[in-house]
Amino acid sequence: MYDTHQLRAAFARSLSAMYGREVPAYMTLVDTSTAVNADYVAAHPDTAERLGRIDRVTAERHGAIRVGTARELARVAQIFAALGMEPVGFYDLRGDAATSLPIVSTAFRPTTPEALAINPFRVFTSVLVTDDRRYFDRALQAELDSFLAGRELFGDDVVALAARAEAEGGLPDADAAAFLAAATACFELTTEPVERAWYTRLAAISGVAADIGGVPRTHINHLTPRVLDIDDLYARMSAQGIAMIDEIQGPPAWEGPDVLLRQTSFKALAERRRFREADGSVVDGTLSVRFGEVEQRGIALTPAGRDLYDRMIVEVDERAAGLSPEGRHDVKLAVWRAHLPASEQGLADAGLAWFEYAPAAVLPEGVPPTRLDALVAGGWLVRTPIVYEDFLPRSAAGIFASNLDSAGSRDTTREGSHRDEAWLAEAMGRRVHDPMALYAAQRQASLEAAASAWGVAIAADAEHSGHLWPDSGPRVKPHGDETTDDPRHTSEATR
Ligand code: OOG
Ligand code: NI
Repeated sequence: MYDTHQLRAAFARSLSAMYGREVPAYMTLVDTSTAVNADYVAAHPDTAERLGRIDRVTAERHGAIRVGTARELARVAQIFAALGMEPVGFYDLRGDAATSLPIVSTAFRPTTPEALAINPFRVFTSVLVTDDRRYFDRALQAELDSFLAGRELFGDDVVALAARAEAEGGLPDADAAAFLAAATACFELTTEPVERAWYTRLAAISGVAADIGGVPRTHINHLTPRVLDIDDLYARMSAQGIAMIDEIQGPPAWEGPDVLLRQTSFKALAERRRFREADGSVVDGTLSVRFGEVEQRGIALTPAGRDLYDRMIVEVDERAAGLSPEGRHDVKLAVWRAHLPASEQGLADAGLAWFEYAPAAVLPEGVPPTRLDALVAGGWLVRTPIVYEDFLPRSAAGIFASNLDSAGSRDTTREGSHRDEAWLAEAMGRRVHDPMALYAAQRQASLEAAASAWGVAIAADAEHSGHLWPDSGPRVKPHGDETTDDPRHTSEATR
């Protein structure tokens, strides 16, 4: 029997093996990432695992896929559900000024700390918005919709096995093997010919639209390993002669804590594809749409922290307009230093980042205070950062854009069609999680577990009052003293 989590881990491995065969440079990326991580752990033994154990980080991948219709999205959501991956967040990349991206996206991923610790595989999944008149006029939409309606990306057998796996929390060995093979094959690059004229028409509007709606089957677009030092990775890849994109997306390298997500990629590679020409003949050619990306994950930001991040990015844009990638990095660094606290303590005090809390292994003596910051300062609770498990729309747009050879075209005078989280949920028949709610729940669960270990319940108004429990709070056993269970009564005697 493979349970949900084993299926997810096995699927990530299977997809990675297939992508490694298809895109050998991906193997270079994985090997280089593994080397960077090993060196980083050796150089920083005390802090390297602060944002995830090295075994998790080494196995960690995200993928990106692109589908054409609500139906395709619903079917792939069923496959991910079998793997314990649920839709989290709504990303609308259509508004980005520079590039034509007629898509909206979500990320399928595990949603509990336990499942994330077993295997955090996530897939950034985009769906084409064919009724957006900025990109597709009525006639082209009709052609596109009928092309998409005529293909089946995720067959009935694999979807039925997925539904069973979801319902039963896993699959017996033989069915699991069949499911994993079929699910992996859904994302394999096809040898079926691409209709040249149709692909070219769509590519003039958007390279992503052509990659989705111009081909008969889908494929994994990239798979991304996680590194502990993306600057080191960037330097080592460049030294091996692999052309990386100009910039590392997201926060700069700086002396303070890493927040959110830093990402970079190597340029899309020309891959052999077959094309059908207008006269019906089939010829060999190439397309460059698939690439390798790498990421470094930091601390998850609260809504206040995220607002600050978004404001800092606007400031960087204003101050760095027209500058080189190096110049832009310097501006980012200056903006970070001006606005973001340079320590975890500072982030926590300002309420900018998410943390979880656990009772200290060795508890102090005396009465525990009631405020969270005092509990941490007094050595009662240990604070650990919560890692950012999601994506950044701005960075995603940058990753898309940097791998397209043309910005495409669109008519910005027209109205875009409406898409939101509710549309996604309806299309899939599944609830879309709010990432912030997941981080908040993780923090709250850690506080509740600590409180209950101390025999007290967290006050309902704790968030508002700042006091986790009333003064008459927990009966905490001081470490090493098994004879008393209430420090408030023993501290006098021991003094
Ligand atoms: C997705 C691009 C976004 C990321 O890591 O932000 C992405 C795509 O290219 O389909 O993968
Ligand atoms: Ni990606």
